[in-house]
Amino acid sequence: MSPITRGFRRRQEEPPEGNRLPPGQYLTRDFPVLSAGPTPDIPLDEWELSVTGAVDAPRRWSWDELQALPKEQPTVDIHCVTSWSKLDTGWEGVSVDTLLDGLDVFGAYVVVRSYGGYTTNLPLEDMTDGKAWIAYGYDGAPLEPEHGGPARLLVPHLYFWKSAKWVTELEIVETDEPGFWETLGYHDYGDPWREQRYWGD
Ligand SMILES: Nc1nc2c(c(=O)[nH]1)N[C@H]1C(S)=C(S)[C@@H](COP(=O)(O)O)O[C@H]1N2
Ligand SMILES: [Mo]
Repeated sequence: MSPITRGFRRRQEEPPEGNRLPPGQYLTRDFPVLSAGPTPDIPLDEWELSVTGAVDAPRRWSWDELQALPKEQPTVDIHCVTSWSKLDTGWEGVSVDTLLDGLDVFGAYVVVRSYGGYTTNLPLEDMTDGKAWIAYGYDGAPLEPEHGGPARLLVPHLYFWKSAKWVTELEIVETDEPGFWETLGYHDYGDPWREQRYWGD
């Protein structure tokens, strides 16, 4: 019998999600709904998504046009500033890279606008290179209206208020402009791993 204790034993006892939970967060299995206003009712034949602002030519998609774009099925962890996190959430949608493909962009920031008036802001580089999607499916079904259906932004590496529900416009801007929660005291960037919840964090 060897007197040597092997180092890997201790590691195996740690919960597998241990290094996936940002500071100050707890895990939840259900899917809370957080909305600042009522859930808008958007008929699919009126729904549209556009990329506007500092671009060479604005683009717009109808619902059917969005469905025709190549889709992806990201599995990601999400982190709400109210402290819940949910691991391995399964989505379906279109990568923002696909929407911007071939477009000349002259601004480094994005103002995201939703049906109902919600806005949020983020650097363009946080929406490119596989970091953000326009999601219309969740857990194998169409995205529920209360969770942002017909379609929402999904930017899982930032706090979930950046993932605007009922998204309709991505406006490229040259100067960062705070959105709804960012104006009311939430952090401008919102990195859960640096616990950037509020102004000054
Ligand atoms: N249009 C819109 N998008 C929104 C919100 C909102 O109030 N309106 N709330 C944000 C916040 S604070 C969070 S935590 C998530 C919640 O998404 P969920 O309701 O699907 O959990 O949506 C974000 N996107
Ligand atoms: Mo939130």
